[in-house]
Amino acid sequence: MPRKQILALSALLICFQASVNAASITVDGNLADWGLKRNGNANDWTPNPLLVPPNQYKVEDQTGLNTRLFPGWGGQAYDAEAIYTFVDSNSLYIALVTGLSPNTPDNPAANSYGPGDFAIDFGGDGSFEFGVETTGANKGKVYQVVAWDYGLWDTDGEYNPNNPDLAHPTSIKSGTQVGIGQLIYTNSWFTNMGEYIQDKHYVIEAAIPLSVFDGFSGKFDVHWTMNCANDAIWADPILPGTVSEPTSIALLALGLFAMAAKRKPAALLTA
Ligand SMILES: [Ca+2]
Ligand SMILES: [Ca+2]
Ligand SMILES: [Ca+2]
Ligand SMILES: [Ca+2]
Repeated sequence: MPRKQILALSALLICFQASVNAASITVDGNLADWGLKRNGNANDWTPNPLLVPPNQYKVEDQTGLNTRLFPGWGGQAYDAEAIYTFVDSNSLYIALVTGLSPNTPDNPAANSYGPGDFAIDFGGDGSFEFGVETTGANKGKVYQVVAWDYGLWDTDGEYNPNNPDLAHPTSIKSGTQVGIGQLIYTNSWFTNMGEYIQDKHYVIEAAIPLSVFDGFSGKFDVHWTMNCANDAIWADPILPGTVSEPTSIALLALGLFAMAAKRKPAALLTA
């Protein structure tokens, strides 16, 4: 193939990559890039549909003091309000909005429970294979998880710390680190998101490299709750596993060559 043609094709591919990435997410704790708003309206919670399809997010905004969440109680201070997921060719992106401050201490004696970790279940079979730390020195690290901690509530939603619902893992208990992502849990709260305009919200925004999920593909659950599991929330993105990145680039290159050949057959013959 003539060198000029290779250079032209490379430039075209770089342009294509740039335009794809332009629609992507910046991990900065601001969720405007997800299409979310702070206008004091219920539809502030609705993301950009081109980024997040309806089945890849969940909104459960609650309000009040000591109101029932699910499966436990706690009100706005423990409200898991919304989770959004988005997968591109490189990363899994997660956005979570919660009333739980990242500085909430773990002190069960004082009825205080800190944030849990993201728990990821491939296959939707209730076994959470991966976890992402959301707080502390290991924030953003991804683990293949051997054991989880659990919350205070059983499968009937009754207070039963000795027989917790295993569908709501809280924090990573043990595991092997398989990679590291970017993760921000905002320290300062904001208001005016959704119809309960006085309620305080915090954000966790993360980008996890898909390479950490080597060997796993298909639909999976991304789950989050706090260490009491008073309010759990999850979404179900899909990780394509059959078409690898080099293959799609190769197919794209073939397609571009075909187009170029149709438009300018002479150009391909001259150097
Ligand atoms: Ca952002
Ligand atoms: Ca909720
Ligand atoms: Ca709320
Ligand atoms: Ca699983």
